[in-house]
Amino acid sequence: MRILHTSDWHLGAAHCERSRAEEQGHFLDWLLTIIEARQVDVLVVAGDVFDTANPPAEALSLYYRFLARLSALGGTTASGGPRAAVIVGGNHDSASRLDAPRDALEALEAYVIGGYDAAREGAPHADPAGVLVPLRAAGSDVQLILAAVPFLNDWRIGVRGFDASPDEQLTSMHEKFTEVYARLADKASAAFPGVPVVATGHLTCLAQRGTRVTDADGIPCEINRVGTLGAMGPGIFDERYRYVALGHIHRGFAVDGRVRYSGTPLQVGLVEGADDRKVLLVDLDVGGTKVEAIGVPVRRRLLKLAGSVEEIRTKLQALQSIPGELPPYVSIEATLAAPDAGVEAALRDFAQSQRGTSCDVVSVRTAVVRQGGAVDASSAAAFVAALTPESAFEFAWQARYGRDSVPSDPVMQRFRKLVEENSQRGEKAS
Ligand SMILES: [Mn+2]
Repeated sequence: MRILHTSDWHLGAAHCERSRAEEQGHFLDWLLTIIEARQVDVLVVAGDVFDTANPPAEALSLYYRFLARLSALGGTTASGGPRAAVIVGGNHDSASRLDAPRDALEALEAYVIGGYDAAREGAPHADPAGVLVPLRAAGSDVQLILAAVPFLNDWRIGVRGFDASPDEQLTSMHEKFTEVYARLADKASAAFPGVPVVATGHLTCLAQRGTRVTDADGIPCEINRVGTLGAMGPGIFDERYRYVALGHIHRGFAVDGRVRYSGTPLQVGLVEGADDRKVLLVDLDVGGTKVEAIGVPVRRRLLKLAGSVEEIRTKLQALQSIPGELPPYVSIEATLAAPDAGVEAALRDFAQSQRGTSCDVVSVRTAVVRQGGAVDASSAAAFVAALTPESAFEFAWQARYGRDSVPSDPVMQRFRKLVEENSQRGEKAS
């Protein structure tokens, strides 16, 4: 059986209010060609299909159109059986919304498990869309079982709360996650003895239990109390699983040979680089498991240009159009010697005036610094006048976490969302 493992599509995600639908659609088109050309048996999406619990219609349309086209794909599969998709919910998805169309999607061989419900673990033959999904090759032989585990709220599976010490909480978290995966492996091997089992998960797992994740991992927000306890280790996955397809961390990497993150196929924010995005092709043979990474073509880059105004001009001049790519979305972070209310417009004009390149400046942030990095107090009044909600937030952040600390993109995104919601509320009220 040949699996294609991907995760964290974040359909419907925008970047600084710019739609990403074009590059998301481009990725899905490309994915279909790979699935057909490489004779994939089962597509596995390990959570965060959508960016928000209530995705825009455009994102829903991309998703359903993709599933319809996947089901209609020609060609054969590696095993000769029907082509299937197994999709689990992530922490960004609404479990119930993802689950709502599951009966209809089953007719397309797309099995959706939006949320975890222990009662639904069920008998796999009685409930083909339960957490255990049996996949058939040519004829009717079950060739592979997917233990399709979505994002699990730790409190729902009984992980000890803040009444326990951090060590006890981490231990309890390990125990409970281990129990869930072991129980599913038991059920799978009881129902289908000898059939290989593959699991999914949407969680934070690193080789060394208790490790803190870093910004380079591109974590949109921490789950399973990782912020206080650190990551879980790969020991939570029963040894009977031949492969574990994980989502949540946006960097693609192997926790160990068997437990892997595919990473997001598209840059979701500035934390993830544009290059080195991939999907994983996983072959389960009698001899063993073979994993091949396939690079996802870049359709649009999200770039950050930082420095003095002069440096930013030079960087804008150096931007080259890349054949096959859409104009990059550029975020500018300019350091100024003195407040300058006109700098934003000037930089946008300058970017527009560049021949031979096209880029879309999506945000300009400025910070006033004098030698040594401190804010110039003599121009404080002008500085305050030039403050935006974002720069005010950044200063508040630095006042609290130190001058070298910068809020990460996910934090900024949440802040912008809050500002936006707040202003919408204000409009409604007025
Ligand atoms: Mn994600």
